[in-house]
Amino acid sequence: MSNEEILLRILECVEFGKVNRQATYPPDMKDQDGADELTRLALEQGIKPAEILNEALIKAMDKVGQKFSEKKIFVPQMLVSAKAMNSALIHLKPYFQSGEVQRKGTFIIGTVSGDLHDIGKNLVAMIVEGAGWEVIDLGVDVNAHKFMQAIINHTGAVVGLSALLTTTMVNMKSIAGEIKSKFPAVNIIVGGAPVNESFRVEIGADGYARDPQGTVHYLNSLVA
Ligand code: B1M
Repeated sequence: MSNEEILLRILECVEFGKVNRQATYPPDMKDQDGADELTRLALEQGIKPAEILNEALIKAMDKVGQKFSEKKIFVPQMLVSAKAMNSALIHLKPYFQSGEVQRKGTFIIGTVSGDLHDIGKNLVAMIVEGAGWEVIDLGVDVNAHKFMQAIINHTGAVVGLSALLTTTMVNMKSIAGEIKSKFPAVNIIVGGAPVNESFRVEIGADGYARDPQGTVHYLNSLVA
């Protein structure tokens, strides 16, 4: 199989929710390799992890989001796509991890209250860790109290807030406000599909990044 074919097949597996060969869903892909096996194959064939991520996985999720917006698919299909994407990401993780022993600092990250989307947040965590930062991942649906507990436990850490919903990005404002009122020196960076620079300014956060690389750039600028 050519590299292009493998990437296309990974994209289709995530788009249609084919996790691995054993998975019986979707029925018309039964007995075929899934995102799991094909991602392993792609890496064995020397395709770069970043290419797999950008050309197959993220493109597939964009298609899923588009179809959901058009009401062509529903939440259960989004869930199997997320499962397929995660089965691929497991294989990419070691490539994004760094062998550095000396950490540049600590980065606390979580998806804000009410929001259960974690794929983007996990990617940011993985790539920031690979760039030499210790990462404390608080998971999803994280409230101000939990962020502040982590700040107390990790003095000097930078905090990252992720949100994927227009209904939950507003929770960033109260969380950032509470953190800033108790810990004014803590740097807060926000990100996620609906978030932008003007929203960052509006809620009084210190940084905004549209992707993991932007997050690393911001974090490294703090310790430069
Ligand atoms: Co949901 N969902 N979802 N969903 N979902 C979206 C976000 C949506 C845009 C789909 C659509 O309508 N087109 C829409 C939001 C609309 C809006 O608010 N404007 C939506 C909706 C409506 C919902 C529900 C409300 C649906 C419902 O129940 N009726 C529901 C809400 C549940 C909740 O959170 N309370 C829901 C549920 C779900 C699933 C659970 C089924 C599943 C998530 C599974 C999981 O995460 N484990 C899911 C999925 C998969 C999606 C889409 C299809 C894909 C999200 C994703 O993983 N993208 C999404 C449509 C889309 O994004 N195209 C959609 C890939 C990921 C790599 O990108 O997360 O953007 P992203 O992360 C990027 C950047 O944003 C950035 O870096 C990442 C890597 O490049 N980034 C940061 C992220 N965090 C950052 C933090 C930073 C910096 C950068 O600094 C701290």
